[in-house]
Amino acid sequence: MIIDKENIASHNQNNLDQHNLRFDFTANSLIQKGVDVDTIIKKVSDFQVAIPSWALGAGGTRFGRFSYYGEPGTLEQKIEDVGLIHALTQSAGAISLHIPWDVPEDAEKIKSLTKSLGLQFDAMNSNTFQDQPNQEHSYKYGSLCSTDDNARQQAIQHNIDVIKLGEQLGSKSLTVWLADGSSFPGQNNFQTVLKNTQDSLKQIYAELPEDWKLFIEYKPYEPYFYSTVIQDWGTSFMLANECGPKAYTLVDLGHHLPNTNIEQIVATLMLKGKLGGFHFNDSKYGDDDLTVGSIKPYSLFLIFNELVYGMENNPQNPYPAWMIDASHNLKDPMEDLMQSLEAINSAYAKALLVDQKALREAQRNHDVTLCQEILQEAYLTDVRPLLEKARVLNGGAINPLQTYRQMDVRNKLVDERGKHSMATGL
Ligand code: AOS
Ligand code: ZN
Ligand code: ZN
Ligand code: ZN
Repeated sequence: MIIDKENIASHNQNNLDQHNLRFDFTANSLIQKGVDVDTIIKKVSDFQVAIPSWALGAGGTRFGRFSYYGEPGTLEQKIEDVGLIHALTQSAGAISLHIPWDVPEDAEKIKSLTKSLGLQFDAMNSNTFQDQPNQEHSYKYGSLCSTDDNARQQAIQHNIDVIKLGEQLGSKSLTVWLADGSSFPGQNNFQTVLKNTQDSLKQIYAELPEDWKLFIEYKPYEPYFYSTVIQDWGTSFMLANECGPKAYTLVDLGHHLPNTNIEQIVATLMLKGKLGGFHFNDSKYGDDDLTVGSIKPYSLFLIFNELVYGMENNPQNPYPAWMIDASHNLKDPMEDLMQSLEAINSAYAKALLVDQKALREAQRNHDVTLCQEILQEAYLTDVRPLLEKARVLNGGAINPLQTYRQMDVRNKLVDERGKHSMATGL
């Protein structure tokens, strides 16, 4: 293990005076305003975001892929990388596996490695968006939507196999994201592909264990550019309702056309008890999969404001599953993920600072100016010292990114794995 608690604690020593100074100032100012600072720190500590196994290697674009040194080549190494991120941040306590990229050779061994690093298994991700070597029927013209019964049955069976594997590992949910769609008008009969998708999802749902959830992800376009079968939250919501109470919509921040009001979608789904999962990333133009908070941090805050409201007021909605779904084409993936975690925790803490009572009152009085002031007051608070405190209390680093660099983690991984190792998957 490259990082252990003692090592993190000794690095924290150098930052402790600065941290205390900053924390005291922030905490005292908030306490004076009547904020329960301890509760906010506790909530931030409890907030755990899953890292997908495909995020630890360098991503790529359709034009090429530039590898990053010391990438994990095996499932064990991917889990170890998440363990490193979790040790430093204390906020990435889960890993989300992708099948078939991450089929474990020995499920028990993988389970105990994961447990030893303090990690849990988040949702299992099936893959019917590419053909695997030796696969009998192609997904070129669709998978769960396919008009080729053989391809469709094969895709259904794959999802059922993923559930079975997830059961062995102790996962409790399946995320289905489909590339299915068309690139040209007339290519698909919209009603046929939607109906096929619904029938397929119902067959998968029928195999779902009692305590499992099915998350249905939507996306307006890409990889196909004319239509996507599950194009938006409404389609996903409708399919989830058709399947039954264990099926939910999954919101991926990048899966919206520009300027969509995502916070309103979140509120609507939570009111209906159907927001099951969440994929964090940021986007400027489309499904850009950029670092969370790097482009639209205020939108992220507004989304968290609805999530916080929903978690407090919508018992009909289960606690959502959180995951980062970003791609790292230029940066060290682990550094990028730590930046994303910081942005997520920061938006969450700021949303927790919103004075809900005062906001409700201002809304009732139609004091539009005050409503905006209340949101801005929370958004403009520097919550970083609170996040630092949450980490320190759990044995994490005051400054995870700086500690990661000072410990020279990447070079140690290169020594261990070789300079030109290549991650599997996307
Ligand atoms: C694709 O655009 C989606 O965001 C998926 O959630 C994910 O990236 C994919 O399922 C990877 O397996
Ligand atoms: Zn071009
Ligand atoms: Zn996603
Ligand atoms: Zn995506």
